[in-house]
Amino acid sequence: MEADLDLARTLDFHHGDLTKETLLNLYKGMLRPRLIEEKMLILLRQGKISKWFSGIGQEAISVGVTMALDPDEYILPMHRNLGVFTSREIPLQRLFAQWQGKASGFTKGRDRSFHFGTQEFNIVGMISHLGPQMGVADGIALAHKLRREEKVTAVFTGEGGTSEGDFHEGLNIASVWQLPVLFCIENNGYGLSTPVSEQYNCKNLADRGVGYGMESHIIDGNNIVEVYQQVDLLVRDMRKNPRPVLLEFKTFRMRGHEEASGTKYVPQELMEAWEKKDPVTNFRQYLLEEEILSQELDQQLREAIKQEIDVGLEVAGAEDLVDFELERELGDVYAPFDKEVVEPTSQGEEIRFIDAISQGLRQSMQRHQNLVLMGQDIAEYGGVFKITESFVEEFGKDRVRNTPICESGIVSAAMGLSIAGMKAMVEMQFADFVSSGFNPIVNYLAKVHYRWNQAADVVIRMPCGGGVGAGPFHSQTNEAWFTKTPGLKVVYPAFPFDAKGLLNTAFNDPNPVLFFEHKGLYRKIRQEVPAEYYTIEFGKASRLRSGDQVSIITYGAGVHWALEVLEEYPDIEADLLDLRTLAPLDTHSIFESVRKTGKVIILHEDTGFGGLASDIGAMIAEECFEYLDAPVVRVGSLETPVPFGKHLEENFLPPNRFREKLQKLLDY
Ligand SMILES: Cc1ncc(C[n+]2csc(CCOP(=O)(O)OP(=O)(O)O)c2C)c(N)n1
Repeated sequence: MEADLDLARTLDFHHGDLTKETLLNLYKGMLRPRLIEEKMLILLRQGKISKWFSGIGQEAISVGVTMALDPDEYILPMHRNLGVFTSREIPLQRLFAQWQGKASGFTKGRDRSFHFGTQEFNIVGMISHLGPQMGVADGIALAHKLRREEKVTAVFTGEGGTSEGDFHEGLNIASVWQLPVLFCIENNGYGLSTPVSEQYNCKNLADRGVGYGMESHIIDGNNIVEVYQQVDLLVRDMRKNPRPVLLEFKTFRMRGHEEASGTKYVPQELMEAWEKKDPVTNFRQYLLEEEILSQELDQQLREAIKQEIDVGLEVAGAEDLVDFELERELGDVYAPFDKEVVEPTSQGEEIRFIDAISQGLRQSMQRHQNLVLMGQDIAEYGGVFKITESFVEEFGKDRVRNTPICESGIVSAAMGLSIAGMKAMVEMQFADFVSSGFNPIVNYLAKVHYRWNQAADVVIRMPCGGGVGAGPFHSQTNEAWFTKTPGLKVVYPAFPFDAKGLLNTAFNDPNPVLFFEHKGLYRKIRQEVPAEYYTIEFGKASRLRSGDQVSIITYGAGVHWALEVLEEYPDIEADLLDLRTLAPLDTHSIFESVRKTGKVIILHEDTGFGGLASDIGAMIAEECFEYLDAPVVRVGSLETPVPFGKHLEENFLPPNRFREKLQKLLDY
């Protein structure tokens, strides 16, 4: 540890034209996180803090990179980058409050340690999954590039994180789009207990750059002068000539993965060898030799920092823990949204479902100059369903972007665009492929507002559904994967008029919206749709038929199946509700209808177990039990993957079972 001040110097420093002031600032920059950490280790031993991920020995990287960037350039750090936070001069009491779950931290006690972002300091902290940070950095850098701002975005990862697909997607996207992202790998020898020999099989991780057509460099991560000078030189150039650069910082993790886990698996010789290369003691020794630092000044600096730490701890310690307040907890899951509904003013012409979506999308692009569309083959080709046909001519390729096949990286980039003040749409080529982008949707977009008050202004369009003979991977309707997750909005229209109005609302709403579009309806369902821009409020079901005998609750293709059956049997007096949005869900209309009819059947295309019908059924049982004259009935697809064969799929889908179960319910 750094307390041993008498280690001989083993690192060479060539400070070139760096001024004494800069050199001292670099030293002070490293001293602060080091002394904070030393204090934290004491507090940990005293049981006063719960978990600590140490960056001791790696300070030169965080500090050197941050000091080479401008304060308004975004940095996306990981769990060992305390030096990023201190170099951005976040008041220590706020940092300590964050770690203790206090209100003056950055997450209202909702997330721990370095898992937070702050627009005030242009820092975007990690989610535990590590890799999505890469794509988020791409999105931020894309926003800068589109706005012709000369800014660099820096993102960190450990060498362990480089094995994740997100790392590869992030680098590839940045290279294809020539984004000014500085990818910083801190190669510290171990990922938890896994040594580099079991993590990757190439000599240097910097070599990965070649495969992505990207400039890369290896830097001694313990040498603050080398880190600062090289990064400074690079970012000056990257601002003028936007491009990604990959840096591999060689360093070592001097303590356990986290304090409780120890370092038994690390050979003692390695520890000893790297201890000699300690970035703080070596640089201190150099500054003493060069007479830039004196023992007295060093002592003064340490005392001042220690005092700052003590004051910060006292202030944070005196603050109460965050109280539980139900309304606040629920209220912060979504960003506030109260934009007025724009009513349509004309009747319009009859158009297809697909045309209505295309129209809404075009008009939202015209309204929101900061809206960027991303998806596979959506530019010149117009998307596989041709929804964005001719968009490139009207909006240009900057805003209508073909992407490589990397759903996770692109969803993360959409998050980054939102952080940098843009709006983003991601078109999943088929809703089935969202599984490859699942992690950033449910863990980043869904949770980011609750965690640190950051909106995820992203719409993900999901061409979904079966009945088209496309088999298990081009036919699913996977809305229940998302209605389960607080923080997401889920929209599922059944008619052209609703599709256009709801899509326009999705782009006004600053929250992440999954917009399901049933492919089977695209060219089959027509309706009069006003040509002008209009919106429809989320969370309002539409009552398509009124009747006293039974409530039919459904959405998407289910609406059309129900209508067909009701046309076949005109004597059935049904209340037919098309939910239109699944999150938020119009429980008021559901309960009102059930209380009127006393019988309810919930129909959806999704397989039954764990589908939306199960939850709606349970809510009805809780809220309307006294009004029910029969058990709640659910109808969904068979509990199998979606089959390809015509007869197999016909029997997989629920229309026939719906007809039978409805009859049985009416006879009950
Ligand atoms: C997707 C995912 N898998 C596993 C983990 C558990 N985990 C957290 S940190 C870590 C090691 C990371 O190693 P590295 O990227 O080298 O960073 P270091 O901790 O060495 O700084 C692991 C396995 C995780 N957080 N997320």
